[in-house]
Amino acid sequence: MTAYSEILVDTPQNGVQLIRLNRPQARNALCTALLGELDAALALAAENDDIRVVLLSGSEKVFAAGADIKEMAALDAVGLWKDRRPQHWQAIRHFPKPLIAAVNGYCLGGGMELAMHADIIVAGTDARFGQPEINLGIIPGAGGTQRLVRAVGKSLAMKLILSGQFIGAEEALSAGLVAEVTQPELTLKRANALAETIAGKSPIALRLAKEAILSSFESPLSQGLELERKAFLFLAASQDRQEGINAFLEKRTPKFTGQ
Ligand code: COO
Repeated sequence: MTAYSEILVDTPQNGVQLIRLNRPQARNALCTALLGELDAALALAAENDDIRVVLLSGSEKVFAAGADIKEMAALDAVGLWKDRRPQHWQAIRHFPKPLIAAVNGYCLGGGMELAMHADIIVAGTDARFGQPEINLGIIPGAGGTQRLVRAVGKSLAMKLILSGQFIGAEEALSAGLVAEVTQPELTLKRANALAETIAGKSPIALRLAKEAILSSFESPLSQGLELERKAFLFLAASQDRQEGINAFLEKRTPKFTGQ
């Protein structure tokens, strides 16, 4: 059993593993050790067939207040260059299974960048999203300038990153940053219900759907359509496709095995 101190990793239930950021004394600020533990936990989840979806949350009051400013203050350019954070962020970026973020309260800076690494964000009405790095004389350093503009468009991305202002959950929903907004006390419950629904689908279809969707950030339409086509054809060779079609024809619930 792996021991963690900066995160809490629950035993998988119904195909879903809950990982909670656990630095309440620092509003879940993302220190390098926390990112390292998250990297390690996701690596184990990627290899565990009992885990089909990972659900990532903070506390009931805060998702994450950003990178750990105190830790960052001690690092100069060479120190930042040597830091392992970029490798941990790459590992989170390449997690192959569906990753859902349940966000209550502050989701700022690196915390918002972490939420944007998730495939789906479910937010409580109390969620506050922002990239306030500019207040520190810096800019987002874990993909915020790239993912935010792709999520909400140039004008709002520029407003948030240049002004450091926050937006609430409803504005984040209308801007396309989050998929759903719930009452704060229901955020984790709703996100978990969504995660369990997704966990009931074919693991290989989920993996290829996530890969195809994310490829749209990386390639021209023609290349993305080609990737989608090849994934579609590959799935035609899967037992899960046969099971899904048979279940429909036999009017029963499919049992997908990931084969
Ligand atoms: C935060 C907040 C607005 C929360 O405000 P609160 O009033 O609820 O909490 P406090 O400001 O009192 O902070 C509590 C506690 O957490 C305090 O520690 P102590 O002084 O030892 O009691 C804070 O220093 C600590 N805390 C909060 N956020 C951080 C932190 N320690 C280290 N790092 C961070 N991020 O007050 C607030 O404004 N936080 C900073 C938000 C921010 O600017 N984030 C961007 C950081 S830079 C980045 O993410 C990427 C860089 C490349 C959330």
